[in-house]
Amino acid sequence: MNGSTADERAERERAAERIRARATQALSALSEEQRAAALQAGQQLFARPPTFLMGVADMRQLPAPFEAEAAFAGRSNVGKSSLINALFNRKDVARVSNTPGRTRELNYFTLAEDRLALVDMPGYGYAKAPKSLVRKWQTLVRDYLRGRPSLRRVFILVDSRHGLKEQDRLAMDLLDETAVNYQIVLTKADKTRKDALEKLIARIAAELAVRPAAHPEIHVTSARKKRGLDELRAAIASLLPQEHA
Ligand SMILES: Nc1nc2c(ncn2[C@@H]2O[C@H](COP(=O)(O)OP(=O)(O)OP(=O)(O)O)[C@@H](O)[C@H]2O)c(=O)[nH]1
Ligand SMILES: [Mg+2]
Repeated sequence: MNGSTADERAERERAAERIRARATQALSALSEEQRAAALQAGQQLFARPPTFLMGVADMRQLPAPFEAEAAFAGRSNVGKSSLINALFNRKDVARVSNTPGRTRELNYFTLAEDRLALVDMPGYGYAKAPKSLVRKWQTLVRDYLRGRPSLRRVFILVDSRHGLKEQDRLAMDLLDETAVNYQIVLTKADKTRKDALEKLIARIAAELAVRPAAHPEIHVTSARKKRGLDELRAAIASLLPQEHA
């Protein structure tokens, strides 16, 4: 943001405005009937396991654009791969590990006859790997987040025990600047007390309110307890163009 002119700022505002208009309404703002339809669309989308298309280690390998693409980003070990598995109600779609740095490429999964892609991303930030490799992933993550036109939404996964960290804020800054819609998903809610969770949600909501490309709704999930999955499936299904919804 530093040093940008008023014109540039105005253009960014307009871009973010367009993104907001395109972004779907929060589930909580829908009528009961619309909400039921959204949940059903989500269920249908995830009823069958996805196809693993490819792992991308370099921007030049990116596949042709999809009708919609959504990415799961977040610090290492927050539970990105686990949540993808939980959405499909399987254990073996994406690789999970106790060692941060399990996911090393942009792993492309396709759904709905290849109309929609879900991307399991390497974690940004700390990972138990050689520094040069970590730097390579960080560059890939950054280049992908700001340079993939068909990316409709980035789900930023945040460990509900730890809250937003510097790396998350840097990712949000980048997405605000490039007007890429993003949404916060809290993970491992089974490990957090209800009152702590409520306080965390209030704090994050206040931060999101002043961020132009942020979707206001915060999802609360637990892959372990299968919490919040229906709502997240619905949010992903809503990214497909309306005629398919
Ligand atoms: N308690 C609890 N643990 C979880 C949950 N989801 C994931 N975990 C654990 O968190 C650890 C990391 O999970 P992953 O899904 O591999 O995390 P990731 O974000 O994909 O990690 P990287 O690929 O390394 O960036 C594993 O030990 C999981 O079992 C959850 O909902 N509850
Ligand atoms: Mg992973």
